[in-house]
Amino acid sequence: MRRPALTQFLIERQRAGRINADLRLLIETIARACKAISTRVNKGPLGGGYGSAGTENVQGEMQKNLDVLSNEILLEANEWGGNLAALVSEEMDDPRPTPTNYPRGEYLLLFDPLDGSSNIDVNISVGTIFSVLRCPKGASQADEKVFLQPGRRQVAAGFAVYGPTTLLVITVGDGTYGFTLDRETFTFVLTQEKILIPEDTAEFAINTSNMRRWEPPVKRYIDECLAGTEGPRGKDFNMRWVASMVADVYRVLSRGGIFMYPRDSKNKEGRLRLMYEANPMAFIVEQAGGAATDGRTPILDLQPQKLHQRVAVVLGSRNEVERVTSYHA
Ligand code: AFP
Repeated sequence: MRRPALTQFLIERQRAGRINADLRLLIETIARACKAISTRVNKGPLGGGYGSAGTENVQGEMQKNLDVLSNEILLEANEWGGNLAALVSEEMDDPRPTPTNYPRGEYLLLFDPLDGSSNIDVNISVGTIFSVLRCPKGASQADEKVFLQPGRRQVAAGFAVYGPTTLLVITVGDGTYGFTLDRETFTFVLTQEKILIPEDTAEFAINTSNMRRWEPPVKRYIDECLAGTEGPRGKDFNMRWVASMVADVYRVLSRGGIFMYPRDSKNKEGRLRLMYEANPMAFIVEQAGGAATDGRTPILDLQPQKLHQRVAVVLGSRNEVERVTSYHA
């Protein structure tokens, strides 16, 4: 069976009226940038990407060389296409409107250029996450408020994983699809049609070193999992934690599971970024039949207050996410 490439997949979505030509081009441009980042990640210490860039991002985190490089690759790729009104990333202080020498498009792009970058130097999977919104008509593209839309309004989202293989997962609101980079033709090829996350699971992902700081509902859930067959759940659970959200969420999409980065007494709002990590992942997971909440409210229904806002995240197999959410009620 011949597998369609990303371009064919997107053209078919366009013919079906699901996306327009500008959105198709935008997703293709992002995918091309992800291929370039994948090549740089793959070079490892030979590519000059290892080590610290010696700078801090807007959130006070030390940037790696590859963080800076990946951000530049995505900026350069998306600046001139004519399909964006503005873009912003986790690594940038402020949004960047499309330069006036290029046409202004109707979309807004948000991205985390290199998620899990603390894993770069130790050769563990990292990735890129992106989210696409529409720029409200008549709004100033220079105003950061145009980005502050609930995740429910995303028109596309996706992420790449730079691991043993390079993968791209996307949704345009009609299911979640997975593509694998064919290194010989350098094209993304459809390998996972309409991904469906199993409703139940016996696998959880959480950084248990934070256990002493968790709120009671999260502590209760994990305690019950750890109690295994002797506890109230009556079954044994397994634990996985890559510390790259892209890799952990890809595993959840592949075989089910629950992924949590809850708020705690140190990270009072949570640790992950609403606009660059939680919203796109929640859209992808919901489109794959899973669920995503902040412990109380569906992530996609949250009204963002600021661009670099952090949030608690509970996502994955529907029945487990609902259980954790009910413990918070
Ligand atoms: P970095 O991109 O700063 O490495 O953060 C990765 C991340 O945002 C997310 O991908 C992981 O799930 C989470 O942080 C890991 O956090 P801990 O290091 O606290 O486990």
